[in-house]
Amino acid sequence: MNAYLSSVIENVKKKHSDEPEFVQTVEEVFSSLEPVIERHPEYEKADLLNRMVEPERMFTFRVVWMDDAGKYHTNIGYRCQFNGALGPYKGGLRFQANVNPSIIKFLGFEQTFKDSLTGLPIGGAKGGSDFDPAGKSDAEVMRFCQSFMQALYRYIGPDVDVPAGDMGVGGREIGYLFGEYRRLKGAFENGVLTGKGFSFGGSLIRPEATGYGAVYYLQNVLAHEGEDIKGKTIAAAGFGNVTWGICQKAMQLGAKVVTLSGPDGYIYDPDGVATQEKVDYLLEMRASGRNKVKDYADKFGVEFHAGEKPWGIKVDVIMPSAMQNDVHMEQAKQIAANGVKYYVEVANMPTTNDALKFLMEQPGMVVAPSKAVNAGGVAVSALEMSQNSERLFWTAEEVDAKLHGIMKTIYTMSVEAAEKYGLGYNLVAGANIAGFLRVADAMMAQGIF
Ligand code: 2IT
Repeated sequence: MNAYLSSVIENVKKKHSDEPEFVQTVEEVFSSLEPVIERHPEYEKADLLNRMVEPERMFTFRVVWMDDAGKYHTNIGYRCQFNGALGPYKGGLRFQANVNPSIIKFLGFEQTFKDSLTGLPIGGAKGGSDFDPAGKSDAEVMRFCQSFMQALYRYIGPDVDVPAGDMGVGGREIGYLFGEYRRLKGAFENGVLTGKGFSFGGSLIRPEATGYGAVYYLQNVLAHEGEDIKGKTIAAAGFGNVTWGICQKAMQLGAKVVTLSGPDGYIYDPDGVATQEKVDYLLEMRASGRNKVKDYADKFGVEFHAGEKPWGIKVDVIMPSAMQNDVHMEQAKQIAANGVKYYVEVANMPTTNDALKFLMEQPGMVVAPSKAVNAGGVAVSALEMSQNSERLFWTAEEVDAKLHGIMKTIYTMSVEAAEKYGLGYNLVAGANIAGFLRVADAMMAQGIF
């Protein structure tokens, strides 16, 4: 490998040995950049890569809240404003018990390249808390969100940093966070958060955007192979917002999602999550707060596999849409042995680096990376910011048409970037390179810091 690239990776490994997810994502992204660094000696001269792996700013804050029994709890809040070269920092908030600096940083780094890839004016950020929303009452969630925003509001704003949802943060949480921001600022700056309710500036199609965008991206991948989505079977994971959007759009286009997963195991529905009743039931499952995918099996009388992952099922398309590092080498081997042709990542970094490399080396397998596939979510967030600053709203059809176009552009830019740097048809490297180049250009132009 190029000496400069390997020295940066070694540096990151040494400095961040206690942050495995962050090291993993840096290695994954930078392993695509060899031909770029060789062709652009100016990047090494400006030590661009060592600057890029250091967040512009990252902070933690104390979040104290009272539960319904009057007991106090203290959580850690995080915001990592990773790279602002392309626009206001933009990225979600994750509320999950396992949130730590490594996870926030890996997500912020990924977000920087993903946001770049959308072609829209947004920088990269991520944040969240180790707050566990499971089993919390509505009032407890509200008090937590209010306390979280009291600590964060000085450091965000429509032109500064615009958080959104991620795991554990949906429309309800964004509503409470926005209410508290408005109260503290004494101003209606609704461009400060995205994923809002429609009545106070949310964008139509934002709840669907990540899942719909993923399926639009898949359509581009299939078209390249001369295939159509109609009749395809898809293995997905999770049953939250993103997977719901995938099921809905796949159903509309004549494909079917046959697996879902949760912390308790996975379900296999050979007929597919492909009726409106079934798709709508995912919303009920999520709203119940039970966090059990077995509920689906009980309701519709399909197989439930306790404690297992769905990656052993023979399908046309695998879409890991639940969480990071969900697919390890063992599952990757099973996927290859099953002769699956399309491996389309959806969750942020759902594949370990060795498993991803293995899958990309399988002859005939097409691998698509999450930072491109799931970028429709943040892209529509950027469209929400545009609508807020213009004080108007676009129809669902208008937003959907823009999302469709953006996903096509992301796909095309990725294909072209890989080709330009001599890597052939490589969607993973292409997304990394295209995302990198836009950030690199902006950083080079803005001087050394
Ligand atoms: O991972 C992601 O892109 C998100 N959680 C959405 C970020 C956003 O600002 O809409």
